[in-house]
Amino acid sequence: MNFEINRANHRSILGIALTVFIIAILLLSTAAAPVQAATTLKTEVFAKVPAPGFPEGVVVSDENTIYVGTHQSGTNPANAPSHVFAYDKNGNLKKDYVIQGQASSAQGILGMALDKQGNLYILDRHPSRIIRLNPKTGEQSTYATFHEVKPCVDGQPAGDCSAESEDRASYADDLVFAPDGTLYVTDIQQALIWKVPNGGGEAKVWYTDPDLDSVFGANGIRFADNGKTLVLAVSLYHVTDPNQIFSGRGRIYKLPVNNDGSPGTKKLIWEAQQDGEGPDGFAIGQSGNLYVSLALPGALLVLSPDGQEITRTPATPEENQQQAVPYSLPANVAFTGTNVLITNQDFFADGPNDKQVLFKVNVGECGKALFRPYVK
Ligand SMILES: [Ca+2]
Ligand SMILES: [Ca+2]
Repeated sequence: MNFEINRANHRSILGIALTVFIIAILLLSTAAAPVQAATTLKTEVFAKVPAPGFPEGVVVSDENTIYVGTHQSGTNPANAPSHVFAYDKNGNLKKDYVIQGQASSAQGILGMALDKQGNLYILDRHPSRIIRLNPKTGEQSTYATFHEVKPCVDGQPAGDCSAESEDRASYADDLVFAPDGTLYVTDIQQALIWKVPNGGGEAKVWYTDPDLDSVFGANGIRFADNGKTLVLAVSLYHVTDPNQIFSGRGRIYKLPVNNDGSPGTKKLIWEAQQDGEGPDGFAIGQSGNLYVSLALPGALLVLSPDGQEITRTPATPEENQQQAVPYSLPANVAFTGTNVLITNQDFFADGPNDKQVLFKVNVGECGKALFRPYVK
């Protein structure tokens, strides 16, 4: 009898312990992930991007206008000016801006940003510059310029030189505004981050580092916080031979901006675990989660603020190929409401095609607001 009672008690104690344990796990998992990404993120086509195709930059204005810029083919650059297409919030194309003053071949524009007045700041390949475009009037002007810098020589004071291992041309790729209107601009080939003061002009080398030395190096850049910590994607770490890009591995760093404006010490927060995994652009949610375009192999990667992988969609390259429109070299990411918009660049295609679209993925949270300072 006593034995039976003890066993019953034992069972109920076990039951209570188990329940407490399950509740504790549930509480812990909720606490550890304040904004859990939806378990199955769904990618939809938001809009098609017409010729010249190859969409890269994407920004969303206060008025819910979505601007998308066209880059170029990595294998067969076209000889046509770049365009900025403006879409409404339903993905209807409502305006088309043709970029002026580009070189006569291999035209392409990349990252874009908006100021308080609603002007667009657009990175141009040739010439290497920032174009300011007033979407209301269509007026365009050159706001800032970049130049080719030489590899730094031992003993030379830091300044106008690069930690690149061989002399490569300027190739500004992405940009972000600080609260005071300073622009930080990645150079994907020259292993550096440029700084452009409020008001524009000739860009200055702000940061150069051998860890950015690659033919496909410093790429997406955003602020993680109130303008003190940059997040920086390096697409393929230490790839100096363009034939080796499919064996390169990407990295993501945090890089503080010191109080005196100088760069602090960077910290690695994410590193690809497989060959050919390379991030391009990204956006940051209110939770601090990073929504990263994996250009290779083609996916939206969701990372926690400290760089732990939460999920990715599609989960595998095989699953990607089963989508109506597969991810193909996706580039930049921008929030609109609780959706992220992703440009599907398809960089290695020969020409404009049906894969070059703007994707939409509901990630269940809003984005961290980008700084849109008043610019002189
Ligand atoms: Ca150079
Ligand atoms: Ca990019």
